Amino acid sequence: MTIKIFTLFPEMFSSVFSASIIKRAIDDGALNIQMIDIRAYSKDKHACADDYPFGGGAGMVMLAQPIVDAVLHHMPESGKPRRIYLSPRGRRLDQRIVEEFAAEDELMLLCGHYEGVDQRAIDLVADEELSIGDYVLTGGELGAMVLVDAVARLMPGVLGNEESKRDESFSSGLLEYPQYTRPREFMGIEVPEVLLSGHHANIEKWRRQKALEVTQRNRPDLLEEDRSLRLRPE
Ligand code: 9D3
Repeated sequence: MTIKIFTLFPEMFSSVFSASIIKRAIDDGALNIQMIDIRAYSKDKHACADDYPFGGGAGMVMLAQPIVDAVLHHMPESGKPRRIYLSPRGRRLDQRIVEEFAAEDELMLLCGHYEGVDQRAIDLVADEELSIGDYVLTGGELGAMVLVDAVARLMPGVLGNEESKRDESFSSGLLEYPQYTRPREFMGIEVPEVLLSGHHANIEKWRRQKALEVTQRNRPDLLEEDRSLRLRPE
């Protein structure tokens, strides 16, 4: 999969994309990520890419021209990639949307900064707007990194263990049960006896019970009737 990221701050991405699972996906050829510096498409003599908002108001607005030129210059010869504008007013990202994106051949991600982007750029070169959650960031770059990370771990062969990405939590509709490893006792706290019993049916029952408890405590919304019907058909 190819992901083209349009940003005024390409240097923000280097540490995240050169670490861990994303790096492996890139090295294995499963992911091809390109950062495109919007400023390089400015026609201004000072490479200016933003200006004051018409109508007044706080902050700066990114110019339409460098964004539209950058995106159009990077459109593939064939196919029409989904072009996503990361924005606090977008549809909120969830695992279902991540799985949709993971099935695409190419994505284009537009990152805004400052107070936003001239609406005409959004109208001309974005197909959808996407938020990563209900809090305010300083720009779309962290949103793009979150999206790339979530998509990268779904690429074939990237996680190694194909089972671990069948996300118990989100595909069963429950949060994760507690996990333990060696030693059997740590600072006076014992591993629950049932996990040492080798009795697989009891272990399954215990895990399901713990998953229900943690979901009830942290995310009772996940246990609402319509969700449980949709996500836990058994
Ligand atoms: C005054 C209205 N502000 C919206 C709450 C303006 C504004 C603030 C911050 C516009 C853009 C931003 C920068 N945020 C993003 O670009 C962004 C974002 C976010 O802030 N929250 C969750 N997801 C995302 S994706 C991109």
